[in-house]
Amino acid sequence: MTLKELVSKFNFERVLDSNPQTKSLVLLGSIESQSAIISLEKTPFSVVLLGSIESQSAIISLEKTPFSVESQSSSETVSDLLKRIDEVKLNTINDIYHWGLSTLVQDLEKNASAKLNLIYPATAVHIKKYAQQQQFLINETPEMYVKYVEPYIQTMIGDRIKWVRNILFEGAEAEKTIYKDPIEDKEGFNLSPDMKWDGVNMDSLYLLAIVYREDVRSLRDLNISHQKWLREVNAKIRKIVADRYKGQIKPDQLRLFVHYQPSYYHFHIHVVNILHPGLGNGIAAGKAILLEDVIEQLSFLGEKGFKNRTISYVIGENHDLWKLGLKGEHEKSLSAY
Ligand code: M7G
Repeated sequence: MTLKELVSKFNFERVLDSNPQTKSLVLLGSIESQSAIISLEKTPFSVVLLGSIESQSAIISLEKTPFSVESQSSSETVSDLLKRIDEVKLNTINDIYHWGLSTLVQDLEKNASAKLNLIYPATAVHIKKYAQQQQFLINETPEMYVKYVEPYIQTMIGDRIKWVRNILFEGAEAEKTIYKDPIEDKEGFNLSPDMKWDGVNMDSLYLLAIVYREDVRSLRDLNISHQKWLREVNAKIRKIVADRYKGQIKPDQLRLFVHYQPSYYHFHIHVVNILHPGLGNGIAAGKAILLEDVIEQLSFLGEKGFKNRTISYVIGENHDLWKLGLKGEHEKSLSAY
């Protein structure tokens, strides 16, 4: 029997594993009453392309979508997925092991083949951010923050965060918004799908909570006066998401975290399914800090809060802050190793 024939006889029993990062799915079933395991894995590509559209820079990122079976109403059943296996080309058989390549029939609504992001017109900051580069772990002291980072933030809060104000005050992405406090609520926030989410696969659920207040640019601006507010925001986000996706995710299955340095200096919280192992460095130590840890630390940092401590994080050599002075400070401190 050919591999294709074997696959077509597969009687699905249950999903053994699914992983949104490796975009793989392992299925248990049987073929002619013998147990069989099919693993499907999207062939890799995850590319970020720089080009131009009508002579303005543009960045396109393409990423294969993970399998999305029965995790949400819009996703498909496993038997639908199995029917989509089209051509199958055998590579090798050894004993009970068979492997090869297949094509899947695609459908834009239920199982698009790739997630496509376009940034256009892309700024120099975007181009530098997305380019592969060397990374370094630095220790940013309170003095370094005042000398280099604070002035830098002032240059990064105009047009660069227009998309944030569009969401908060101009109704952008409104049809996708999950929750919105009244605009007059100074302690309120907006919760929307992050552009990193494909909007379908619950395992990779990725939302973004953006607060209304504009006096908190980053973690550095938080102090003890914000602790109660952050506790409430944390609890509220967990409840809203669990209510919205009832039966699919629980309040304690969400990872809430902030980035330091963030790319955008208007305080926001990443809200991600704990199953999601992250995209790039987004959830790695040296970039992401759990909201619970932030809240807890505020008890120990005095009135100045995070302005009072050294923060260690990973920075790329293309980052403007690196060139504006962090590199020099870092090199001075290297004698400590
Ligand atoms: P960050 O920690 O400032 O930077 O997070 P990062 O991009 O290095 O993670 C900003 C978050 O906002 C990221 O998770 C982005 O994917 C998300 N994001 C950025 N933009 C421009 C948009 C947008 O226009 N809409 C939505 N919904 N999310 C966005």
